[in-house]
Amino acid sequence: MENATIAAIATPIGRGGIGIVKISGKDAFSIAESIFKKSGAVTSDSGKKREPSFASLKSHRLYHGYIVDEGKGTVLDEVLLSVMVAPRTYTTEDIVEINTHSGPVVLSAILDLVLKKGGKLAEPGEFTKRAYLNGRIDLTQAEAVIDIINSKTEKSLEIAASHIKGGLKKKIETIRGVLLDILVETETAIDFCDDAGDVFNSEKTIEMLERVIIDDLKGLIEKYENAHVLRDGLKMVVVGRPNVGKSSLMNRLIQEDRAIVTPIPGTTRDLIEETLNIHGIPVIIADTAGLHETDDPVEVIGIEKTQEYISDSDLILFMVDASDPLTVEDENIYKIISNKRLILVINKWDLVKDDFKLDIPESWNTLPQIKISALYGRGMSELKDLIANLSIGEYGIEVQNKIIPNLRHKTALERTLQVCVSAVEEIRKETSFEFIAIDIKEAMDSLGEIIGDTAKDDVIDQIFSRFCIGK
Ligand SMILES: Nc1nc2c(ncn2[C@@H]2O[C@H](COP(=O)(O)OP(=O)(O)OP(=O)(O)O)[C@@H](O)[C@H]2O)c(=O)[nH]1
Ligand SMILES: [Mg+2]
Repeated sequence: MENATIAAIATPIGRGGIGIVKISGKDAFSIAESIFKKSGAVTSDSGKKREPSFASLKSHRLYHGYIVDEGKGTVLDEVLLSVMVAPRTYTTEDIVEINTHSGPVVLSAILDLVLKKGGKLAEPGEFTKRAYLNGRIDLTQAEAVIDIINSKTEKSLEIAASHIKGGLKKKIETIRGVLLDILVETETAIDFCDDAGDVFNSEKTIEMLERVIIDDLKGLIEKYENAHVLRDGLKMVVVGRPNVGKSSLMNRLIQEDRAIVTPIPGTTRDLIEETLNIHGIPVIIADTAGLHETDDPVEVIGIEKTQEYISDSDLILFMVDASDPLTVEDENIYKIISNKRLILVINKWDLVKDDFKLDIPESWNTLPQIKISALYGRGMSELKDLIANLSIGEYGIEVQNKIIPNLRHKTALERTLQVCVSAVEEIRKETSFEFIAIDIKEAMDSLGEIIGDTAKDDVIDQIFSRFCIGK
């Protein structure tokens, strides 16, 4: 039932000031009319007072009245109802929104009534899916809706907001436009193979592919690599041998006594996760059990968990103790984490002189390093700067261009890049125009997946399944 009229509670379930039941589809008005009694009456030509007809209500206005269950003869709530006439609506269909008082019972009762009158319960994301299927927004804008809802920092919100305005869509459409020009020339060359040289200028085409398209694609992919943590968050983990001060640092950064700190080595046994905002980057920080040889079964599990966590983290704070010479344990830990992005954090700097130099293996000298005192909160802002710098580099400062692809976009961009590079090779080798055309078409299709023109149903379903009900 593609064109069924759908309805859902659009606000979070709970008690609050206002709750909204949203109805979209061709029967939205007739369903609403059957349950809504507008307050006040109008005077008819004959001078008699009567209820106003629903059709006389103006679009994009709010009307005061009551939701009435006529079957039971009961009033469910006093409401404000808005009528939005297609196509200038979220879904491009007729929409009615009923602003009720917010309580789980009243909202469910009104929704039930709407469903009884012929509405179908909307699936998660179905309103936005209709906006996409009806052509009001593209897939990148639909994804931006979820990103806005899930934004963890103001910066991630800024990125999502620029996508919802169609920033990425425009960029993709521009690149596709250039590819289309190239495709037209290639196909003309196929048709006029005798005079192909007149219609197909190899040098110009290679120039367009390399200077315009390939550069743009690489730029977007690089943006993902460098700045996706602004949207997706950075997974960071504090690792080190027991008692170096990992939990103290975690507590400092989140400004809360979250993890237990004691002078006894092996205090932290489980993995503790918290989120914090470092210069606009949503950071998920994990404090871990100190890594060392142990027979304690609880610690062993903690250490195993730490090792798992390390493998899918984006950044590791590798902590050592300035007040104590390094041990084999420190060196063994380094071996486990050396292939990851690291910051060497030298803690307990308050216990040594300012000009103290900790003796570290030569191979560690290239690591970005920082001296701190977790106990006294020294070096915290420098540490935060370093974390931000390593994670997003220049993109942290540059907010002009907020178009940052997500993983799905990046995968499609990489495929596009690959076929464009191969198209350049084909042209250089003077292969047949048919092969070049195939590459260009494939590049256009990959880009089409990003905005949704050529996206497969399962991809679309998967995107909308991330939505909540009522959106
Ligand atoms: N002087 C000084 N002591 C510190 C500093 N950071 C932590 N400590 C002390 O070192 C001891 C261990 O700190 P924790 O934060 O529990 O260390 P940990 O690395 O989490 O230890 P485990 O959980 O056992 O692996 C505590 O007594 C802290 O007060 C620091 O910067 N300076
Ligand atoms: Mg600890």
